[in-house]
Amino acid sequence: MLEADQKLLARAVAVARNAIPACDWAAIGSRIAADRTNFEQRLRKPVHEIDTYLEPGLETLTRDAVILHPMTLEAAKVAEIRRHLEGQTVHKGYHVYWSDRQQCSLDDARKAGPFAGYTMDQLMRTPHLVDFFNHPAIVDFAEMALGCVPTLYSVNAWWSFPATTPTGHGAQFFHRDNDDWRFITLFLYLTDVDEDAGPHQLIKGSYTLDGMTALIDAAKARGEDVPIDALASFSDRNYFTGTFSSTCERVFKAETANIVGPAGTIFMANTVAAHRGLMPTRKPRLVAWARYGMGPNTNSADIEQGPLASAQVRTTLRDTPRNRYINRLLFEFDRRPGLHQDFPDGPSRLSRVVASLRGR
Ligand SMILES: O=C(O)CCC(=O)C(=O)O
Repeated sequence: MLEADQKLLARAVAVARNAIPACDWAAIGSRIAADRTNFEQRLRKPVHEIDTYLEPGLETLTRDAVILHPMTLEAAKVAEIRRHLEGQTVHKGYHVYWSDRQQCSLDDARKAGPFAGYTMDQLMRTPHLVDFFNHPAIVDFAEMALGCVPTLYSVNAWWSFPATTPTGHGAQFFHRDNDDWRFITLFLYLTDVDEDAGPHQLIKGSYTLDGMTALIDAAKARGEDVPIDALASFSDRNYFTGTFSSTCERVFKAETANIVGPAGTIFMANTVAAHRGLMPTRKPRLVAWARYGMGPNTNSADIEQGPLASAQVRTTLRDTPRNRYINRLLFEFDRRPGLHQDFPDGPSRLSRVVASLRGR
């Protein structure tokens, strides 16, 4: 298929998806997952190899849309990641799609605004991240949650600095994400996060129409004024301004998960649920995410750039059909800049071979 046709098809799918309320996407996701049974046979693990360490959390994720995992990233690795990132340039946004894409120093970004973010390319070259995002316990949990072999479609990391007014194209206001039919996000705190450092907040159970309706009905039964509509909150992309967020904040306090924890804390969320990163008031927060979904989508890394060569990526992952598939939007195992390695006497022999192939 022509690349232009692939792009048109992808856009058409995204347009069609956005015409369907987000509360109905998961059911379509189930059908898509079922349709992949044969295709995925060679990618799935034999049952005895599946890492079930995080599996008990599936029930909580299904009920609440968020699960704080009992697993953490070791302090030494967190420190190495931070050291590495602090030495990198940044863009002035929490995601490159919501930035001017210009690079500057971390200090300049801190002076200029509330966010400083890293590109997918920078993160793929950062120690430990890619291996951690491919940890079998995490990927196998994502597979259980999605019902299909996941595509790791986005990696991101950004600083949020203490501020006085929430912002971030909605990220600091309650909103829903709309990446894919089904997707799940792993968040990894890279700084200690307490109340003053902008914890992640998610309204438990708000990811289904039934759940959102029940939340609203219960609030009304308590005598609260709830000027928001459950279905509209899944179907109207313009809904996530002022009233929705301020109502969620005022009315659903008791149902809001407020995720605090030391650097290295990880949690996974179905961010179709209403959620936000609370604006930090006193301390900066550095957080990374990895997003697992069904394939390329409206928020996937391939929109930013093509896959890197595996030799450019800081990873110890083995070259297997499963690893290739999961990471295909981020890097490719056979896209090696190391062609020289295939020619034992080095570049001069290589250039002779190339010249002879060109008939010179
Ligand atoms: O900053 C956070 O904790 C949440 C980010 C967020 O809302 C988003 O990525 O959609």
